[in-house]
Amino acid sequence: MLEVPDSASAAAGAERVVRGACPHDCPDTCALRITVKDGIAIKVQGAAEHVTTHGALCTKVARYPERTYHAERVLHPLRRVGPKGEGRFERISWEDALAEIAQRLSAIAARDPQAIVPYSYAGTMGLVQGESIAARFFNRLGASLLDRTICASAGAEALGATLGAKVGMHTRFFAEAKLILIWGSNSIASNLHFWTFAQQAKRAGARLVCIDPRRTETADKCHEHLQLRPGSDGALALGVMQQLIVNDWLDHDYIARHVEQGPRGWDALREEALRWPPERVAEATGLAVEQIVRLAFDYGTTRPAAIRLNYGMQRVAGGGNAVRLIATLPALVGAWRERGGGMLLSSSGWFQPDKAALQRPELLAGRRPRTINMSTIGDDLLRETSPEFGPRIEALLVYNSNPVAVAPESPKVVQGFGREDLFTVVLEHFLTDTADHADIVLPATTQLEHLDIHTSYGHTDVLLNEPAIAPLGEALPNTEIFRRLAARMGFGEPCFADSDEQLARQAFGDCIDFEALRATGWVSLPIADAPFADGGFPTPDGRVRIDAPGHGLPRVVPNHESRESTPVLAARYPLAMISPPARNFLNSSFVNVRSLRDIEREPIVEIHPDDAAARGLQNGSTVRVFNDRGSYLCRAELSTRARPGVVNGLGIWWRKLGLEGTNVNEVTHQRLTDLGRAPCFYDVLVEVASA
Ligand SMILES: Nc1nc2c(c(=O)[nH]1)N[C@H]1C(S)=C(S)[C@@H](COP(=O)(O)OP(=O)(O)OC[C@H]3O[C@@H](n4cnc5c(=O)[nH]c(N)nc54)[C@H](O)[C@@H]3O)O[C@H]1N2
Ligand SMILES: Nc1nc2c(c(=O)[nH]1)N[C@H]1C(S)=C(S)[C@@H](COP(=O)(O)OP(=O)(O)OC[C@H]3O[C@@H](n4cnc5c(=O)[nH]c(N)nc54)[C@H](O)[C@@H]3O)O[C@H]1N2
Ligand SMILES: [Mo]
Repeated sequence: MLEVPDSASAAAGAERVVRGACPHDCPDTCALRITVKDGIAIKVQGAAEHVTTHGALCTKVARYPERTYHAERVLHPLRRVGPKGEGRFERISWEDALAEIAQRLSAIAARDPQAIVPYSYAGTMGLVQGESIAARFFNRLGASLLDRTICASAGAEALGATLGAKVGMHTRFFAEAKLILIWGSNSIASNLHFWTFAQQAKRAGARLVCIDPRRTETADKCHEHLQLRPGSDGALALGVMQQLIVNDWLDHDYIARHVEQGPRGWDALREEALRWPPERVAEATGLAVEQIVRLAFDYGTTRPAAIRLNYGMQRVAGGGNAVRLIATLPALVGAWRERGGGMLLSSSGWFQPDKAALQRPELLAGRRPRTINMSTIGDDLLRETSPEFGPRIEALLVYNSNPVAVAPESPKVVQGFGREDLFTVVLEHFLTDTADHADIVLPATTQLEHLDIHTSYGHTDVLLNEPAIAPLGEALPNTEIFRRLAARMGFGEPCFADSDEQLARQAFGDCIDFEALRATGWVSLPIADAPFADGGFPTPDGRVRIDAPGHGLPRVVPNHESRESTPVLAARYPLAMISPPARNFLNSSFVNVRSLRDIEREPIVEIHPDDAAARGLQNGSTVRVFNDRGSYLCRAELSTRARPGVVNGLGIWWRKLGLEGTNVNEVTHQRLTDLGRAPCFYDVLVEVASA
């Protein structure tokens, strides 16, 4: 069932190049070329012929061999011997590991399978090593379902409510725009291959505007940086609309034909926008009136105008509504008419993988298990059995995720994972903070060692990842681990015997030519250059929706924690905090790769020199960042990268590799966004003090 690469048969000393795909949670989904010699991957490069990859990789993935052959890879099953969290394990056989897991899960399932919870996210974005056999396993078991909200669901739901799906411009045509708004995205750090096209546009005379509370490396390279207050994007979008209306920079023809009309449509939004003159918007956003007027002028008068929206701006209470407002803008000025205009938040909705074929919901056999939101795992692990909640969580199976480091409000997450009565299994490459809390750790293969098929949320190509090397040690692909577990549990359905290649073929069935995919490594979806030039949005009536059912009109929603919404709290914790990623890490992945950690050195918080002076903080000093939920230590970097009143705690460090076994999620909370039930990582108040 396990595909073994043909490396073994290659002549000694000969080099072979294998086609791969970057598995990481990033919009770029690069096409890889892996050079293998004597069964060892010696080099990972970007495919030169792939349009968006164009032969370049980020620093992190160029180090993929260093991560794969890392001395600390987990290479055989482990059983915990010390207290939870301490990370002491003994080696056990696969036989013993599977027997123990099957016995524990069977006992719990006999009472109520919903007490078993899967926990997974995008450690790999692959359709095969993600939710295929794993989903079949949990469906057959009748385990709780998992609401996978931790990153993008506010924006995703908002885009669905407005454009009908996660669709937008082609990344490559940003090169033809004359104005690009880079909105809530640090492209150079987290969407590098888009940045190449933005630079092409810049060289051809385009104006680049960055809208971000942090002065990022991307902001440094734009013509203008609008350093707004976190969570004020909805107000800014309404301010732009107000100016478009009063100056009549609207495309009336496009609006009449392709935007929802009537009292619950454009008329209603128009009325609301007129309540947001520049002075009011300046107050809400912290920007100058002239900046707002200039932004609207540029947007209303430049063709083509493109918006690269990204998920950084939707990690706040009103993130969903802000995305709805911004996603309406391109239609108002008719930006979609040209292929270099419009917007892109995510392209993933262009792909239609056959999820039912991969996940087999029919294995639920009529059962309707409860759903656990991954973003409130801290609270949920601490809940007792109740009629509303259902059974107390008794077992967790974690794969493709490191929740102890990445989930909000880690004091509660750690307490939950520390429960002695919780049975936890973690499939991992490394002993992460989460694996340290496992009863059993199972060694998983990396992207170089297994087969997978990938979609993207930045471009529109399907990519194949062929295994380049044999699995290291006793590591197995996630699929094979769940296959063996299913067999142990006595699940005899034939679908559990599907091989990884069969799964990869099922992902798109006849909709793509698998042999063509094999031959080149990718196939492009047939999508028009300017897909909405004449409307045709994937909404029920083909128009941009204003008043989406269940959501009402889009509006400004205040942050959960701010001067205005929680003045008493703000008096004690006056600094707003955002925690975007450090450039050389990928969420919490790569933190343990020495060469990358050496670049980042230690966890830092950027603080404006005025805020630092008010607290007597020196550049480079160790400080404590805290609020009522928790506290963590880091190094203060006095910098105008931070807006006055806002601190930037760069993430996401492994707790145990940080300064005192904690990280930035000590201070985040579990309240959710307006749409999509997502976390509000960038909607937090803290105080900073010398440690
Ligand atoms: N190097 C690197 N690349 C990555 C990742 C990584 O960890 N490291 N993570 C990957 C993943 S999982 C994702 S989801 C994407 C994330 O990439 P993005 O979608 O770009 O999101 P973030 O990096 O969270 O935030 C982007 C920018 O939004 C800004 N921001 C914060 N709050 C606000 C706000 O209220 N309004 C506005 N306008 N801007 C705000 C932040 O300061 C940051 O510079 O990147 C992927 N790529
Ligand atoms: N404070 C704060 N917190 C955040 C964010 C933030 O900006 N600020 N960002 C949030 C965002 S956008 C996201 S997407 C989440 C990310 O959260 P996660 O999806 O948990 O991402 P990672 O931290 O990269 O952890 C992924 C883990 O999967 C493992 N893995 C990779 N491939 C495989 C495989 O094939 N098999 C198995 N079994 N394991 C594998 C890796 O070794 C790694 O430990 O974090 C969120 N947390
Ligand atoms: Mo993410």
